[in-house]
This record gives sequence, structure tokens and C-alpha cells, in this order.
Amino acid sequence: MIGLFSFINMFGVVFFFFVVCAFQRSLCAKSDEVKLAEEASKRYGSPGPTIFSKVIDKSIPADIIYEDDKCLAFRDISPQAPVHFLVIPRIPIPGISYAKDDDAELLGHLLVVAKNVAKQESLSEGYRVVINDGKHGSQSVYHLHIHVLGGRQMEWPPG
Ligand code: DGP
Repeated sequence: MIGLFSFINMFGVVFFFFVVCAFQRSLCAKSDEVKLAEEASKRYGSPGPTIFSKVIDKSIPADIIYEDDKCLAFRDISPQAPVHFLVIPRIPIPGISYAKDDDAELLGHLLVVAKNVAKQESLSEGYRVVINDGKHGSQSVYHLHIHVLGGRQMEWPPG
């Protein structure tokens, strides 16, 4: 009987420990996103969260084809070419026109990732890299993103 009690107690302690760890992990993941959003709002104004924040925190599904500590690449939901992916920074800069001069390293990193993922996607014949900005640029999601389109012949000028 005592043996059964101590088994149940031990199981309870292990279960409690497991729940606390899981809770702490989820708090850490969230606080990273919150920290980035706070930093972004100080540097770039107060952008509202966009759908891409949900892609980053994985609360909505996306076909993510690359990620590191600074950025993600994922397939566009409405592809305009056989291969069409977006590269976005984790920090929610609203658009390229909001970027600061000292963001040069991050902006360079996004382009290097765009080039590497294009290679990973076998775009050996070339591709187009596009950043839409603001109203005249027909930007629809106000979280900086680089479009990479390939797998067909592109035309010029763009519409
Ligand atoms: P732009 O017009 O440059 O702001 O392009 C925004 C792109 O984002 C557009 O091509 C469609 C894509 N997009 C919008 N919402 C989602 C989404 O929830 N998931 C994915 N994968 N792409 C999205």
C-alpha cells in the first residue's frame, strides 16, 4: 500500500516538473517575439503585428524552407511563378523604407539568404528579387519581405 502511495507521489512530482518545464519553454518562446516587437516599435515606430508575425511564431502554418536566428524563408501563399518564396527578418521592420542605415548587416544577410535559398531551390537559370514598398510599390503586408521568383522567364518592365 505504502509502495503504491510513493509510486503515485513520485509520478505526481515528475508530472508537475514536466508541466513547469513546458510552461517555461512556452514563456521563453513568447518573450523572444515580444522582445523583438518592442525593439522594433522603438526603432521603427509602432507597426501593428502582421500575418508574418504569426508565421514567425508558427501560430499559423507556412511552408518554411529556411530559418536561422535572424530570418525565415517560406513559400508565398499566392505564387506568381513556379518558385516563389519570401525572405523576412524576425524583427518586424514594416518595410524597406523604414530600415535604418545601421540595418545594413541584417539587410545584407537577407539578400545572402535569398541567394542561398534560390540555389537550394535549383534556380540555376536565374530569378527575380523584388521588394515592394508602400502604396506605390503595392506593398500589402507591412513586415519587410524579399520576394524571390523563378522557374520561368520574367518580363520587363514590371506592371
Ligand atoms: P507584398 O504585396 O509585397 O506585400 O506581398 C505580400 C505577399 O505575402 C503576397 O505575395 C502574398 C503573401 N502572403 C500574404 N499572407 C500570407 C500568408 O499568410 N502566408 C504566406 N505564405 N504568404 C502570405
